[in-house]
Formats: sequence, structure tokens, C-alpha cells
Amino acid sequence: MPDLGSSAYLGPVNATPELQLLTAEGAGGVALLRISGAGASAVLRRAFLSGRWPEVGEVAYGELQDLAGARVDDVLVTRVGEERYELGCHAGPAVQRRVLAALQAAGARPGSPPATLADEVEEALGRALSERACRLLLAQPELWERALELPGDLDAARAQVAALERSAVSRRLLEPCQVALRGAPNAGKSSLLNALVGRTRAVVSDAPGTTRDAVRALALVDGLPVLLVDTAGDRDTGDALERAGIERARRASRSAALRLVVVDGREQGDPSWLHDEAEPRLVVRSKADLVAPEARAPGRWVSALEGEGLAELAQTLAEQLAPEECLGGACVFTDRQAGWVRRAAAALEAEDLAAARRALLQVREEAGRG
Ligand SMILES: Nc1nc2c(ncn2[C@@H]2O[C@H](COP(=O)(O)OP(=O)(O)OP(=O)(O)O)[C@@H](O)[C@H]2O)c(=O)[nH]1
Ligand SMILES: [Mg+2]
Repeated sequence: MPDLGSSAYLGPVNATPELQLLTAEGAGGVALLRISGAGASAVLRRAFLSGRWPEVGEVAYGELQDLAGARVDDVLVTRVGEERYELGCHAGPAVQRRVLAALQAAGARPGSPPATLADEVEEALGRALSERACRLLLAQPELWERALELPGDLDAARAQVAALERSAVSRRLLEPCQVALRGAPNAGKSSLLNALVGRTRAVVSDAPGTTRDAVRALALVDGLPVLLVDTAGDRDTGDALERAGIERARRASRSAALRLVVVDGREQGDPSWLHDEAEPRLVVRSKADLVAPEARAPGRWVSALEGEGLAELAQTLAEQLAPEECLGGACVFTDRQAGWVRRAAAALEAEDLAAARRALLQVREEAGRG
């Protein structure tokens, strides 16, 4: 713990800033909260103790306490504006509840989540990781104006709403999805992960069975944040530690959005286990630099060592995870929007075009909220 210093200020707080949970409840390892509005600094000073108070644009590490002075969690606080802070804490539901309670006790009031498309675009821009994601978000207000106009023909209206439902893959531009690297020991999985991430993240060695734990690394794959999960190579083994790693690998594979299956390019034909891997999967042959082009089996080839085929692989991966044909028009990128689009689809099922139009209008701005 750093020196907590004397930043605690327990004077009166006259304004009540708004508190908002930015991450999905109960998901992931870190929860992100925003405290914003007049009085945000004063309220935060009552609960957050740090060696140095952050200036705008700075990050500070410290301890969050309740008003009785009991430690609630270690947190990272980013000051994104004069009276606007983002706070990262552990994401366990109990910790999250205590953090929210401590900040409310200090004087913040829980804010309502965004209820308009414009606010959702602004909020999502704040966490977009790529230019591609920013461009997609900035185009949404105009694209939605068109999407709100449902044609009078029922089939055409259904097709338009179905396209909106398919566009929900756009969320993969904003929130990382998991891709598990699978394959036999020594196939080159860890090397491929390092090459896609652009730095050494996983240990590589010529001893089969090197990777034991599931190693996770975030890569931007053609503008998509992808959490690559390197896993232990699958094989029968008497080694208890390696078996535990293989079991973890199978779990990671089941929960992944896609499996990137690595086959050593020097192997002839397809390995027998290949078709046991769940769909969707993408098969790639590794170590292209060791196999002459004329001796290569048909398929997708890469060399983690020399970079051959990596850009094409990144493109294919991104296209499989978020097909461009689903992202050309208005996109659904929040649960709230998805809810209204589902209602519109249900209304069209019941042949109620007017109800479907009303539901879609709520995406732009929810009546009575916002
Ligand atoms: N020439 C060449 N060698 C490679 C390439 N990719 C991996 N290798 C070598 O193949 C061996 C195994 O690579 P890893 O990346 O550790 O393989 P892995 O699939 O993670 O292996 P396990 O963790 O044991 O399952 C190492 O000696 C790597 O240097 C490549 O593109 N070209
Ligand atoms: Mg490995």
C-alpha cells in the first residue's frame, strides 16, 4: 500500500454528483465506475485515500474506505475531467456492492444508465479501443435515423429488423471476445499468440507441453479487441500438472467465441481430432517457413517466426467474429437497444407495424427517460 498521505477531506459536500457503473454487473475481473458532476472531487475525497490526488488526465492508486475508515478495496482512479472520475475496482459482486455503498455514503447518488442513442454513443466512444470502433459509433445517429423508418410492407420491415438483430455483433468492436488457441503440443500456439499480440506474452519452447495454464492476452485484430487464450496442447499424459492444464484448456475452449486451431504445417493431412473441436473454428497451418510452398497442403498458412500470413489471418478472424455485412447499417450495441429491437421483431411477428415503429423509436430516445 502506498503512503496514504493526508488527502482525506471530510468537510461538507454541497452537491451530489452522479455515480454510474460502466461495466456489466458481475462480468470480468475489473469493474469500472464513473463519478461525475459538481462535487465529484469532494465526495471522492471522503472515500478515496491516495498519496497524491490526480490532476486531470492522471491516474492514482489508493484505497477506498467507508465512512468508518474500514478498507473496502484497492482502486485505480482516473481523473477524466475536472469533476469527472473513473474508478476501477475488483468486479466481485460483493466488492462492487460495497464500493457503490461507500461512494453513496460519501455523497454520490446512483445515476440512471443512458436512455438515448446519443448518450450511448458518447459512453461507448469513451471505451472504444480502435479507430474502426470510433468510426462505427460516430456513424450511428445518422444510420439509425434511416433504420427507424420501417417500410409499410411487412416482409420488408421484418428484413430490416432482422438486419438490426444481426448487427449486434458490432459489440465485438467494443468489448473483447475470447478466442482460444487449440492444437497439439508444440504446434506453435504460443508463438502464434505472441505474433498476433505483437510482443512475447506466452513462453515458447521446443519441449512439447510447455504451456500449462491458460494465458490470456488482449490483441487488436483488425480493429477488434480480442482476448486470445493460449492453452495447453491436448494429449494423453501421465503428468498431473499437464492434465490440469489440459482440462483448463478444454474449459477455455468451450467458453470461447471461436477456436483458432493450430496444426503443425509439417504434418501430412488433417489430424484425427480436428473435427472434435467445436464450431465456429478456424484452422491454421503453422511454421510456413519450414515447408516449401509446393509441398503445402491446401488451407491457411502462417509463420509466427517470419510473419507470413499473419495479416490475412487477422482479417479472416475479424471477419468471422464480426462480419462486415452485418455492420454496414445501423448497429445494436447496448442491451437497451437490443431490448427494443426484440420488441419490434415480436410486434412484426404479430403483424403490428405501428407497435414495431413505436418500439424502434425508443432506441433513439426512451419516452419518459433520458
Ligand atoms: N520455424 C518456426 N518455428 C516455429 C514457429 N512457430 C513455432 N515454432 C517453434 O515450435 C516450437 C513450439 O512452439 P510453441 O509456440 O511453444 O508451441 P505450443 O503449441 O505453444 O506448444 P505447447 O505449449 O507445448 O503446447 C518452438 O520451438 C517454436 O520456436 C514458426 O512459425 N516457424
Ligand atoms: Mg504453448
